[in-house]
Amino acid sequence: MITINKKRFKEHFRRKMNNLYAQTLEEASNEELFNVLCYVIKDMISKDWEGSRIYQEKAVFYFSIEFLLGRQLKSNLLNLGFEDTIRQGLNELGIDLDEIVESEPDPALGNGGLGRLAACFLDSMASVGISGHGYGIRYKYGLFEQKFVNNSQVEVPDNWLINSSYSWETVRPNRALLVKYEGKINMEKDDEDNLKVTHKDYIPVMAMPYDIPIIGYGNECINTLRIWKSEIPTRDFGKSSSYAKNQAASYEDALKYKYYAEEISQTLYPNDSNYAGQLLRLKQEYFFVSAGIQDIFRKCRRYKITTQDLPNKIAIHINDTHPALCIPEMMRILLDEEGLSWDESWNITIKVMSYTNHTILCEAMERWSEDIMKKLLPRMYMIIEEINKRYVNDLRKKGYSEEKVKRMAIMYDGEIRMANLCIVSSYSINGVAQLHTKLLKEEVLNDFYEEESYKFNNKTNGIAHRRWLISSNPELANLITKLIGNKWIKDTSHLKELEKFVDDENVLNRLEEIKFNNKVKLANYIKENNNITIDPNSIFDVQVKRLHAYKRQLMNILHVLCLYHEILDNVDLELDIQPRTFIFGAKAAPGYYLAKCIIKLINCVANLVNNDPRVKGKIKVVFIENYGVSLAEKIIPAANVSEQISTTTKEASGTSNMKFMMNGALTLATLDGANVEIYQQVGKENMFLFGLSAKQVLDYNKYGGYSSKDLYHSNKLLKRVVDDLVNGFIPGLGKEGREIYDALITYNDEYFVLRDIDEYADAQQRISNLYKDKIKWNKMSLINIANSGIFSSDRTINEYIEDIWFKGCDEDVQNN
Ligand code: DL6
Repeated sequence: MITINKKRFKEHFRRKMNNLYAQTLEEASNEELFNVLCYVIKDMISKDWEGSRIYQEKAVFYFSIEFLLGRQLKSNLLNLGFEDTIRQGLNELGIDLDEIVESEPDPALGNGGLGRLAACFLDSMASVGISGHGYGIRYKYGLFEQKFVNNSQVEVPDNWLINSSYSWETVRPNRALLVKYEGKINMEKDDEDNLKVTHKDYIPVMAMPYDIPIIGYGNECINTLRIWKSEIPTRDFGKSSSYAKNQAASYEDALKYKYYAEEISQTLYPNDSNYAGQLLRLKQEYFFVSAGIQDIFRKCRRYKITTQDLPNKIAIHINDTHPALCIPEMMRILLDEEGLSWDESWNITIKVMSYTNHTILCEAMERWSEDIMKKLLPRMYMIIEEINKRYVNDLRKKGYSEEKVKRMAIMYDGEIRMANLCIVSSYSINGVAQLHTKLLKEEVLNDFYEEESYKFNNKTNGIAHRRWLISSNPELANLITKLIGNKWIKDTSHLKELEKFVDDENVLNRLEEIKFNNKVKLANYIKENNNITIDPNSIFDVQVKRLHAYKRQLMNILHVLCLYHEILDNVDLELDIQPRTFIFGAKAAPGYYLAKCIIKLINCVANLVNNDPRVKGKIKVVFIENYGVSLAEKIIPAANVSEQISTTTKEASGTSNMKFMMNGALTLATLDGANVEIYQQVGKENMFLFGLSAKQVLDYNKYGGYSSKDLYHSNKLLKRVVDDLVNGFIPGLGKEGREIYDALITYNDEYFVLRDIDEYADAQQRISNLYKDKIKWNKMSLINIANSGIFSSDRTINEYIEDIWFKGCDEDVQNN
């Protein structure tokens, strides 16, 4: 049990400051204080961290190309139960813990939902107490820092590794591994007629592991996120490769080689829901996969786990297709290093691998050119080719049409389809919310579902409620504990008990007061950072997420323009409009031009509306720069309205919808992604629903019948705001307005913005009306909090454990 004693902590803290910096506490900067605190905590947990690395029952390895961790200090203190003692101890030393918290770098090693989910899962695996570890990449530059220059997004490199290190991590040079690229594969029979496979003339890259402790809540479980940095091999490793030796021949070549190696872990690809087709991306994917799988085998050898026993001892999870090479890499080791036959290797591999799909957007479905794979990763290519050959043969034997075989093949038309590889080679395939899984089964992956339905299952996403409620909204968390005790912290289903207070005016007033306090804090942040004054009495209507056409930030801002016109048209009538602050936060992928145009539009509309005295502050628009995890922790507790307005069928789950709900915001939503599950929890009377159904969207996509031009010509209000994009009404908006206009009108509005906007405006009107009735609003807010327990990632992880990882491959079902 890890315990803390205030007096000893203070001594330890002073000593550590002296050891690390040879200075007194008074001389230290906040960054140095943070580093010292971090090292003190690492000292305290080191015994337990070591202990947790011994494998008890089954170990889960979660491979993800992104882990969007966010700051760790507060959440670690909470999970360890140290916050109060450390706060007091530091206070006695004249140090403010909150200032230290703010000086921690925020590692943005992910783009959005997928990476953040991976981080929540790490937290929950440790908190429910399983041996569950992450493998990823230690990007030197995380997701770019966003700045607005003349209302447009400008990307600045995210240099998060100040002085090249991160205090939570521990580098382990003795566990570095070699990853091999390019070269030739040699196959020879040895004297005993066994096939011997050797990889010659490859380019070696060293994978250096950096371990970050993942601390469970209130238990002694400390797991590890191991992220790999790419380097040129050190001398010992270099000896194994002729390539490394030859590079010493010329200084220029040595520099080129250094660049080749280091480039791999240099930057995170800033694409969200878009397939990044660059060669470097494939190098990255193989890099962390190969290092991770080799690492697992090394651990298994150390713990004397036999290859046959692997499916009982380990589970490997493939988080979207980026780590799909786990499959051929595991096959490679079993075949080439362990000397197993193809069938033996295959039977082990498919019992170990499980896969999550996170999107149905076709532009996000990874496909690699066969030629690239063959040149860069020749052994991977051979193994995938063999898996494909056997699979296609099986399908043909079953008598399927060539059309169907083509659709299901892993390799087709010079390309390798990574999703097909995962489906064929995993025992479990899951979607991330009910509707998403249904669409996978019935539409996108229907051929595979018909073939092996037993593999498919749903695991609705969840969020780390300790970070998103307890740490970011302590006043609300304290109120909850005061009302229902603290069992909900371990088991969020207890939140339901809050429903007892739905008619208790004192509780409802307190809820409102807490929301108001959070709004004041956010208003202060916005004043300081955006120099915009906003009224905490106005409705805080928030849409924070990546900027993508399907998420429809465009619909939100067009509606703001409608409201603006309404105010100007009635300027003498003093319209009774409920004051609103529309808050946006979003990064666009640097190469996604339409998304960047929408950012510019929002900023230009914000300038127009906020500076027009006729508006009299009734509506304000704020676009908060550089949205990320730390900002989300400030914004979400202050929201009254959560905008979850994607085109139905397009958002696989969404997770910010759950964070907002848990913090008492009311959801304005289409029945898309996990909004469906929110609706199942609270009913339509406790949220604001609008928009096309999934069936309507699918029908439009299949059979046509939608014309945005017709709508535009038949609806005067709509025509007016769409014309604003190109008629100079919005100062500062230039060619970007034409780009958006074309997407809406010339290219027939792919995401049905104009089709849904009327219903959206009606829902917004209902919100304004309801907000006047504070009691009713607060009741709805309480009901949302009370029913949000199901969205804890502890629940999600327990489902993964029971239905996938610990259940493993159900052979009986498979054989039937
Ligand atoms: O499952 C996590 C998250 C979902 O909540 C979002 O709805 C979904 O858009 C996101 N998917 C991606 C796709 N990336 N790829 N490939 O980030 O996953």
